Amino acid sequence: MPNILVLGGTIEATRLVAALAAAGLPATLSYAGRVERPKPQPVPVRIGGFGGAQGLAAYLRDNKITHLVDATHPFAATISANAVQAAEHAGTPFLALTRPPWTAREGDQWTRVPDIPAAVAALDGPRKNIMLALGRMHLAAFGHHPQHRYLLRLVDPPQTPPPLPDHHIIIDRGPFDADADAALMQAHDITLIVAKNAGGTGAQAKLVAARRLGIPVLMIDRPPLPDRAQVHDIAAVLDWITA
Ligand code: 3Y8
Ligand code: NAP
Repeated sequence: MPNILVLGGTIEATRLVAALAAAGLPATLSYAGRVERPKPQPVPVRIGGFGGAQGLAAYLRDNKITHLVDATHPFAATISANAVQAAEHAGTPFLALTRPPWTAREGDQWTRVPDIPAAVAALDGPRKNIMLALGRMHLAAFGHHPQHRYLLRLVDPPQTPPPLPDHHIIIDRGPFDADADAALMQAHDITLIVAKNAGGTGAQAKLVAARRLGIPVLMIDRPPLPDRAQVHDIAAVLDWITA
């Protein structure tokens, strides 16, 4: 009988563990513990770091994990590098479930930048109404450009106010809806959106809304990830596990 560990935090991970539960394949879903109330799941959940690649390798061995699936977010580069290394150390079969990056379409006004610092640098210039749809972890970097008015969308209320003198916080979690995102952008007279190239469907609504309203997008490319076996759909993961 397999004993699967899924590294989660994405819609794909949620859909994968639902499919595993439906197939009667024992699995545990792992969260970092980044938000106060992670989504309830139909499989046992573990929350918190492992203690680096070594800690994850020990977890794989101690819990006799037969398959490790990395279904984390494309910007979760550290856990993804650790997962490849840990699976190798522990001799555990490994597969990543990820989603292709978004690509600009007809009507999109994207400026692509390689990383968060480049996105900050691109905000040099006169005041704009900016929707920073990046979550909480990188807000401090944008304190470099306090001249803008920032609309922040966070999963949980921040413990300390962000270092942005002119900001408005919306507490909400995805998946989001294009009509609601368009209404939000119009209500705040947004003139620029800053987004990570997360891919997938959960965060895509803001891009559909931006295209509809003709709002430019500063799109942050994904961090580099190690070479690894990866698939884009859940059926391929199930085939791999039951092969
Ligand atoms: C803790 C666990 C599911 C998973 C849903 C997906 C979609 C909705 C859209 C915007 C963009 C952002 C952010 C976002 C989305 C999904 C997915 C996704 C983006 C939860 C969750 C956890 C997190 C962590 C959180 C980060 C933050 C990033 C908000 C659960 C809700 C901005 C990424 O406060 C914090 O510290 C939040 C941190 C990492 C990025 C950041 O830098 O702040 N996600 N998000 C996971 C853990 O503990 O291991 O409760 O569901 C999951 C989801 N958030 O099952 O339906 O699949 O990507 N998450 C980004 O894309 O830029 C919001 O606002 O438009
Ligand atoms: P990260 O920078 O790659 O990881 C930092 C550390 O957090 C890891 O070294 C590990 O700690 C711990 N960790 C991360 N994901 C974990 C998981 N699923 N289970 C157990 N420990 C985990 O990760 P991140 O960008 O902070 O993302 C954290 C979580 O949020 C992930 O589950 C990710 O899928 C989800 N998420 C992130 C984003 C994003 O924009 N980054 C967006 C949506 C969802 P140890 O070294 O102690 O093991």
